Amino acid sequence: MITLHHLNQSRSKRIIWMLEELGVEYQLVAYQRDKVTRRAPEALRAINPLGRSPVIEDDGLVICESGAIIDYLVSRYGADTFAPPANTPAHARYVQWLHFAEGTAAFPLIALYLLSADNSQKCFLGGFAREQMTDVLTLANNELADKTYLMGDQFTGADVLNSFVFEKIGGTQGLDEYPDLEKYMQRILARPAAQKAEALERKHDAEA
Ligand SMILES: N[C@@H](CCC(=O)N[C@@H](CS)C(=O)NCC(=O)O)C(=O)O
Repeated sequence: MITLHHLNQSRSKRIIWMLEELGVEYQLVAYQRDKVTRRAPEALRAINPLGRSPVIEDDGLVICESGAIIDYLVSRYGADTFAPPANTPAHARYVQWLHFAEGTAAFPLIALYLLSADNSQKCFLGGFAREQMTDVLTLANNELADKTYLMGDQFTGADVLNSFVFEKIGGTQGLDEYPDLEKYMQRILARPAAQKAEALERKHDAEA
């Protein structure tokens, strides 16, 4: 059975969501952030030397990095459903969106979060990150102008993976300026698997 090492208030909710979409059996091991440092507990280092979540175990295989986890889960348990066919241009675009989530979109989000924790948004990094975030949101909004999902009519792992940044930004500054992205987020977050992930995230969040 798959084990998900889940940290509260983290990127791990996406993995719950993907597992629920796939309908595979899994168990969740919950960890709580330190309320002051916001770091994960040392216990998580036993499974990931970086002490970060999400991490999954499947048949003795340990995989970190949300993008790699979603790629693995979809390839192994839902390739016909949650990804375009392999070796097609659509699949290459799908992989591009998988990498976009953590490789490009997450950086300005994390930078802005850390700056707000330090109450110091008016610095070079603040302006830089805000501009990059605007680019990310504009790109996604334009992409979704004539599509139901990032890959067109097919809901894929790329939608789950990219949801983290868009959901967080929606929760802090709102997505009014990006109406197609906003409608898309309402659409995907209404999916039963997304709702289940939200409920489980809340259930395992001792801070909530
Ligand atoms: N790029 C990694 C990021 C993993 C990561 O930084 N996870 C955060 C939670 S969102 C974490 O575990 N932080 C705890 C810590 O740094 O102590 C991924 O997508 O899985």
